[in-house]
Amino acid sequence: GINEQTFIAVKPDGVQRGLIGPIISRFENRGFKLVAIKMVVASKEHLEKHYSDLSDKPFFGGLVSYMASGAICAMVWEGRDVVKTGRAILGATKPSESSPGTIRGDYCIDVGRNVCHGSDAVESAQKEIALWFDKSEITSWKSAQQSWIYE
Ligand code: DAT
Ligand code: MG
Repeated sequence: GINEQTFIAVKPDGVQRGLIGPIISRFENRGFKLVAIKMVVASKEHLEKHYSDLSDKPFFGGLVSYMASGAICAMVWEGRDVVKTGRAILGATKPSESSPGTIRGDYCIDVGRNVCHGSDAVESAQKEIALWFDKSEITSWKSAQQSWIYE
C-alpha cells in the first residue's frame, strides 16, 4: 500500500560531504513522503544490532567503526513500494556496480564509503525503523500532493 515505510540513512561520509540535501531531494522528487528524520551519532552496540546479519563478515569491524565515526542522518520514508524503489534509488551496494543516476552511482567510489543505507526488505525495514526511532518520532501527515502522485 501507499503506507509502506523504509529506513534510509545518510552515512557519516555522506553527511560530511554535504549529501543530505541531494539524497533527500531524490526521495522527495520521486514522490515519497518523509515521516521521520534526525541526526544521530550511533554507538557501536547500536550499529552491531543494525548490521547483525553481517557479523561474520571480514569487513564487519570496519563497517561498524565507520558508521560510528560521525553523525548519521536517519530517516523514515513512506510510499508505495518504497523499500524496493528506495534500494533502486540508492543503487548497487558496490559503487563500481552502481548505475549512474543512482545515489551511489553518482556520489561515491569505495564500497566502504558508499554514503547511504536503505532497508533491503519490508521486514528488515520494520526492524530497522523500530531500532532507530521511537514510535513517537514518526509523524503521520497527509501530503497535499497525494492525489497527484497516486491514482
Ligand atoms: P547494502 O548497504 O547495500 O544493504 P549490505 O547490507 O550487504 O549492503 O552491506 C552493508 C554495508 O557493508 C554496505 O553498504 C557497505 C559494507 N560492505 C558490504 N560489502 C562489503 C565488502 N565486500 N567490503 C567492504 N564493505 C562492504
Ligand atoms: Mg543491507
